[in-house]
Amino acid sequence: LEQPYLDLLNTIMTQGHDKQDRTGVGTRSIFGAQMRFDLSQGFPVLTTKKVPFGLIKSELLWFLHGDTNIKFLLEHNNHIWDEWAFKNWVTSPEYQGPDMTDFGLRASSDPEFNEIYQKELKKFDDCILNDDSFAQKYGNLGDVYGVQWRHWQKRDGGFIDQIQNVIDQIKKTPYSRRLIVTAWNPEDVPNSVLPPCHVLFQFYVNNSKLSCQLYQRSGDMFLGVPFNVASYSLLIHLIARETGLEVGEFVHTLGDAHIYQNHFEQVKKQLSRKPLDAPKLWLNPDKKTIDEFTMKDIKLIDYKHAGALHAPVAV
Ligand code: THF
Repeated sequence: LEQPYLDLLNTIMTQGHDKQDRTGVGTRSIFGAQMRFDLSQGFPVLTTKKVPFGLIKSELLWFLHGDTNIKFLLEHNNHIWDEWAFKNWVTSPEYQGPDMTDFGLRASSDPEFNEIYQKELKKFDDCILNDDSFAQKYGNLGDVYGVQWRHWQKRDGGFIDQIQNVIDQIKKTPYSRRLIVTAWNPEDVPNSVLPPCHVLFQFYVNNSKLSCQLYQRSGDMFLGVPFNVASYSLLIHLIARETGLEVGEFVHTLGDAHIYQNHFEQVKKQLSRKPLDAPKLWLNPDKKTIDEFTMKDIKLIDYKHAGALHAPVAV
């Protein structure tokens, strides 16, 4: 099931172009790529490395709740968005701690700095968890997915709930060619900590099966993309449940598909591993709408994997 992913990793490693990037780490990339995953064949979470599915669940529920404050993630022991909130904090006038300029890059190259950074980040996380007004101010990532999906601000006041709208449309007019959710808001992009990587997705119904295609402008193939594949596949399952459909395909289209230089060793190791049988997804049969689902209502059954491969995330 994960072969399209492994093939794309291999294509980038062997045919990609090396270039500099915003984070300063450097990447090897290709432009324009597509992977297809048939969800009726199993759940496409990678088996050639351990993918922490709990983090994927809590992140997707966070998006679906329309939440953009990392407090919810921290309460679920999920730290994948910490760096972006931390960046807002250390560049604010209230921050008085040690200099954190370029913390992402320096943490991965300077062990001494990394220790100081980890300490500051831990302090920051503790403040978010224990101090509500601090969390209000510095835990918020602004107009990221939660807001654009569920509370898109209208010019003349009020909001658009794109997720509810698309669910209603799938039920009413499944043959529609307008089953689209967009996260790219040109008005917000210049002020955003991180402009959305998952720019737009579209649903398609055929033979009572629900498929979805995502356009991702930029994909961190080793760390982010395995999360994104599992996350959108889970989203298809949840929306299929609510609309009474079976699951079809997840089609993943990428713009700049890149592997960071400091992930090359891990990628080579991963490509030397043989994929195992994909697990199955279990959804609590008593839950019918996406808003009813909590962490314990979503599980992977028979998830076997070849073990974790760790790598630093570029900020
Ligand atoms: N920025 C970059 N450079 N890459 C991304 O994938 C990315 N994301 C989100 C926002 N900005 C990004 C955050 N998503 C991990 C996974 C997904 C992330 C961020 C980090 C990560 O480090 N995963 C580890 C495990 C981490 C853990 O156990 O805490 C892994 O091994 O998978 C694109 O969505």
